[in-house]
Amino acid sequence: MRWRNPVFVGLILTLTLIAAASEEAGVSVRDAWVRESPLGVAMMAGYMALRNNTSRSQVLVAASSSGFETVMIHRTIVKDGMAGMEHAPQIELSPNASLLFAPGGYHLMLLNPKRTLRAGDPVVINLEFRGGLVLPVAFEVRK
Ligand SMILES: [Cu+2]
Repeated sequence: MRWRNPVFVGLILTLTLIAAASEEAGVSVRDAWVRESPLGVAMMAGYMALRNNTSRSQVLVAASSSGFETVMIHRTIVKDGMAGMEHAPQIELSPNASLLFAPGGYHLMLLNPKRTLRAGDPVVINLEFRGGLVLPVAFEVRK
């Protein structure tokens, strides 16, 4: 069984520690998930609710993950009736405010997963903020 696998149990422990560390960093993340892609599609999208718990602006400047070859910050836009995506070089989180990454808006564009990710799998994505804060966030793959 999966739960008896020591590697998997170790990963769960790591994710719990990551969750505790995120709370202390001043920016918290809830409901972090990655949409499962059809077999053979090497592109996934990540969503989350970010919250800045500090009285200063926090600027998200990049994201990375050992689970993917490339991670980009994107925003879905509609131009002349056509939906497209644009790269968002940085996203400012206002003091004591929340920002949603959700289908149809901001998302993390995840390219070329290093292993097959199915619903229920965890994957860690690091959020990098201006000033050097790096927040490892545990995302869950969902249908
Ligand atoms: Cu995209």
